[in-house]
Amino acid sequence: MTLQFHSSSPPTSRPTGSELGGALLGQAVSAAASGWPIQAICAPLLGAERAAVQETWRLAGPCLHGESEGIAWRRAGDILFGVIDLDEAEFAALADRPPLQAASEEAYHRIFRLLDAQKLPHLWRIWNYMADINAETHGLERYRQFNIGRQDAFIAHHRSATGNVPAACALGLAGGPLSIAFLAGATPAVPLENPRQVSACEYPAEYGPRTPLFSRAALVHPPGQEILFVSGTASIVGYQTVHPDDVAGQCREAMANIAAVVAEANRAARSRSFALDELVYRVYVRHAADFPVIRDTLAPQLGGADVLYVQADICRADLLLEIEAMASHTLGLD
Ligand code: 3EB
Repeated sequence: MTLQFHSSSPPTSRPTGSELGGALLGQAVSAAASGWPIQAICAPLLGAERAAVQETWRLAGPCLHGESEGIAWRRAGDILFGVIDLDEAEFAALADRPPLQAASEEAYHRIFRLLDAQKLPHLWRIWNYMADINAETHGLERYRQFNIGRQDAFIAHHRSATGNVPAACALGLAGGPLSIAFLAGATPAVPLENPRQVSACEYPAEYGPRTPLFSRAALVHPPGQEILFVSGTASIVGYQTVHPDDVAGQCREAMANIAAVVAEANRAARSRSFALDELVYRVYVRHAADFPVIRDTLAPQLGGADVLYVQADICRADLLLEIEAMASHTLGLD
């Protein structure tokens, strides 16, 4: 009855009963099975054997499913996975706010209303994607517009308290809607911070009028299980980008941050220790031309771990890569 993560390439045609949903990654994917919570991440895969990969969350047992205010969701037991895609153009008429800010706020309002209705209040992990993340419009970088909308929704739902925010990532794609996928449950996530980094919720104002809201990692507990989600992790020490023009340096710093976060996780873990080479990694690469250097620099650090490289924009213009990861342990048995 554990929550399982599966990766398949080429993608399987249509999800089956015990699948909660997941992501479809590749250059020209579309969420093939509409109505299912499948996040289409339209981005080139680097160094992959196939042009597309499907990642799926499975949980044995009957699934409830629905569509709530544009959120496709499926729920098994007390675990819910959902995806919402919003077209910014539909928010263009709101003269008081940039469309991306309005769309972000609205998406999170809808997610929180669904979780309230389902009585599954605890967000475990969020995946955020948007077009042109570093472009400036309305006098503000679009990632910062997103941060305003996200924070306004968290505040409106009394969810902005530090220590109560999920693991997350936020990436830029070449185009497409604002797309947010989320995993939520009945039990609180155990949020983790990184002693090498200032909490993102406390970034100074030079990084935008409102801070991002995410924890550096989270431990979550489906029945009999402990899952570690490491948020998007970059070459940031304190609150500053380090090695701005040195892609190998950014690789090593991001891995040092992941090692620090995993060490924190191991202090809080209820299961055995998490090891760096058992994690499943997704590495976002800003410039495809940097991929060989990134792969070769990370190889000795990742051991034989599973890793998928995806070309995407990182939320600070000086960041050349971002790494996220996860792992699962059975509780009580090992
Ligand atoms: C950073 O550490 C890099 O806005 O949800 C990483 C993970 C980053 C999540 C988010 C942003 C987010 O600030 C960027």
